[in-house]
Amino acid sequence: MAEGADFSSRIVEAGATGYAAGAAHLLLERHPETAARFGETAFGKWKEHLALRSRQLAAALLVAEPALFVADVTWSRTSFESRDVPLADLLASLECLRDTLAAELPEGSRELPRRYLEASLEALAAAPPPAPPEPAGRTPGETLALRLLEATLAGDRRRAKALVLEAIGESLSVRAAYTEVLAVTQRMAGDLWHAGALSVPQEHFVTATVRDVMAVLADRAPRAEPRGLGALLAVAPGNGHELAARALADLLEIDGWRTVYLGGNLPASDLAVALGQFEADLLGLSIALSTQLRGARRAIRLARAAKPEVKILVGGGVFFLAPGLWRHLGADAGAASLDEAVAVAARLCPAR
Ligand code: B12
Repeated sequence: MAEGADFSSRIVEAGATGYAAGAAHLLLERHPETAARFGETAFGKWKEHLALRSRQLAAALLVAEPALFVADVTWSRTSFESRDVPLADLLASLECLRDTLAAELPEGSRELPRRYLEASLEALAAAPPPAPPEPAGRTPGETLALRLLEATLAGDRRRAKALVLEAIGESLSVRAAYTEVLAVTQRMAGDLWHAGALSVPQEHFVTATVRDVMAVLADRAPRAEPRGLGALLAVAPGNGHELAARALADLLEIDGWRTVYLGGNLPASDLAVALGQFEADLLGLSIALSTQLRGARRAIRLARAAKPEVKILVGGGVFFLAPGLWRHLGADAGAASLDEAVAVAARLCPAR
């Protein structure tokens, strides 16, 4: 990692709230039309948004990956547009953050944040408006995922569960139910929420239903020969997305591992303790957002200190944006999908 990027990252992270307040003030001063549109809430909302933006910038600097910041910014474009906030506001907010950081960051830490912000402005100017989500239903898994989503949105949990269980009785393998149906249902729900077409409670109910279906599937699945190995699955500190780690625990168990899934909200120091208590050979850590990278890196350091021989596998949404990221975190490998994760786990820890 470039030393300059690490230094800038620390400074931006430490001062995120203050820089955000300065940038929000500048935005509302330069753009009275934006101030008028948001009314009384304008300063508070923009300060909150720009504090998150600053932490995203710090995260990209931490791993010296401008692409990560560009992806976070372009993701916001859809969110803004689906909530009737014009693109011009997003562009103006980035310019104000750039100018505030240029004026306030100490010398030696200014250049990289400026470059990352310029890159995001260029990407927004160059990119066409985001395409609507791909039509779903092209594969049998997607068709079933759509039907599952439909049943869940109708509030019919029983039908949702029955749809998957019936398919398992016919041609669908349990593994494919996880990777080609349940993960797809989750992603569809997320895309619809992102586009403003699904409410937060609807999205929560989809997740709860998928978790219920997983519980039934995990108990029904046939097991491979025991490998004599243990895997601990957890989410990175601050990551509220639990289902991928849970699904990976189930799939590794089907593949002959003894697995322990720890759920969310576990401090990094407790995770390190759990490695010894559960005699884990592998730690799988799920990281969804760029802002969770710093906590993940710390968790990995503590895990290594507690149990140097443990193999560490990382994955999650953020790895789609920068596939080599696992190296920056000190992990042993990364995987983009659940199927790949099962194969990589077997490679990292040969069966006893
Ligand atoms: C359910 C969900 C939630 C639920 C989670 C509930 C729970 N208890 O799990 C709740 C409502 C809490 C939530 C909150 C938020 N979410 Co959310 N969420 C989702 C959703 C719809 C599904 C996630 C999921 O379960 N997927 C199914 C699993 C199986 O797939 P996966 O997570 O993508 O993981 C795959 C790989 O990454 C990999 N993998 C994942 N982990 C691991 C680990 C290892 C070791 C390995 C090897 C592999 C691996 O394998 C999986 C299969 O391919 C996604 C939509 C999407 N497109 O994914 C959004 C999504 C991830 N969320 C998003 C956002 C923005 C948020 C919030 C910031 C929203 C907000 N404003 O509050 C918060 C952040 C919370 C936090 N602190 O982390 C965005 C992230 C965008 C981005 N910038 O990257 C997404 C993509 C939605 C979207 N389309 O915009 N979310």
